[in-house]
Amino acid sequence: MASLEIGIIGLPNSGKTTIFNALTGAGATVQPFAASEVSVNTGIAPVPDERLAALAQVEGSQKLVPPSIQLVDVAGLQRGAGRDGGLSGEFLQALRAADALIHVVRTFHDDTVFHVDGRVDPVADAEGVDLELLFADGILLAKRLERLERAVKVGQKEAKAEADLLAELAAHLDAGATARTFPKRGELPAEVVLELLTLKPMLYVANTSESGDDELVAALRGYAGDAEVVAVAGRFEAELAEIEDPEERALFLAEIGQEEASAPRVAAAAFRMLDLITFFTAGPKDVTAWTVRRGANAVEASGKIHTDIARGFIRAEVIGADDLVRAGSRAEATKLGQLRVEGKDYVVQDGDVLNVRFNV
Ligand SMILES: Nc1nc2c(ncn2[C@@H]2O[C@H](COP(=O)(O)OP(=O)(O)OP(=O)(O)O)[C@@H](O)[C@H]2O)c(=O)[nH]1
Ligand SMILES: [Mg+2]
Repeated sequence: MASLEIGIIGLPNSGKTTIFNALTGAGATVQPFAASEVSVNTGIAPVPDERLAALAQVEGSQKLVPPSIQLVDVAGLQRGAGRDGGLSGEFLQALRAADALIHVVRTFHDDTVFHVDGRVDPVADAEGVDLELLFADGILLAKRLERLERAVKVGQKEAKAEADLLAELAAHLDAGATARTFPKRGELPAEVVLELLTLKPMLYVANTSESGDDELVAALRGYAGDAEVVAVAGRFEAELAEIEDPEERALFLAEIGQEEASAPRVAAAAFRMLDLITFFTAGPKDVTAWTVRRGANAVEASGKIHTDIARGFIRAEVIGADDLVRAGSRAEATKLGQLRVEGKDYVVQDGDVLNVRFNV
């Protein structure tokens, strides 16, 4: 499994690159004006996991390696761009390659930052961008349907079932609903699943002023319905991401009355959206969090650590992180009978600490 990617979308100047920087600490250049060309920043955002520090304490580990997600920051989406032939190919390609989307919506007030409509209205902005995604999916479906209908005409009967299904989905999208809510989404062919933008899991980030913009955030939550909304004072947290000293960070946060940064909550929410699980390897040198899809077996998980370990896999010693932390040491956990020996087919569980035995 290639590493999973999350695309950041939103209107020009909504603060996508700023949020990207707050999440990754990458310090990418932010543009003061709407940029028209497609430029892409990619970076890694750590995902907070409190089991990491607890395990490090048990094992006396020197280094902590948290789980992470890969972010792709694309240029701003122009309203109307999804119609007439569609969003630019490069832009769509960047979005379609993403496994999930973070939709950045501006709630911050700042007269020096240009807004395409000259006002701050997060619900209208979010709706506008969501509509573009719907249009893009509509165009995709129309093209595919055309091909399928031609195939049906020349007698390819097997095309009929897919054409019917896609026509049903097209009607669903026309009514303004996303592919995520299409009751038969489980039956869609893989190529279509990969390309549909409104099928991707999505969460909203309200990019707020330092005051928090509570009313506007509440309005956005109302619009978002079941989708998660995380509020982040983007510019503030992008600056915060560059401060390493913990005391200095705490002082900086206290200035806006916050105890901790909000950006990590975005990373955590995005991680949950992808339905991934975390397992650990832990020793005196380091404790490392690894990411696999839910349902992965012990061999697949070993392959995350090293392909040689997967190839030479013999067995894995497994203990849940919480059990290990509670027991206080591996020796104690062994005495309690909590350390299990598992084979190749073992389905790895979230929080497992693995010690893989392998042939070289
Ligand atoms: N006051 C304030 N300004 C912000 C905030 N977030 C971003 N900005 C400013 O808004 C402008 C645009 O921010 P970017 O992060 O470049 O926005 P973007 O969505 O990446 O823009 P494009 O890539 O051009 O689509 C910059 O001048 C930022 O400093 C914020 O939370 N508060
Ligand atoms: Mg940008």
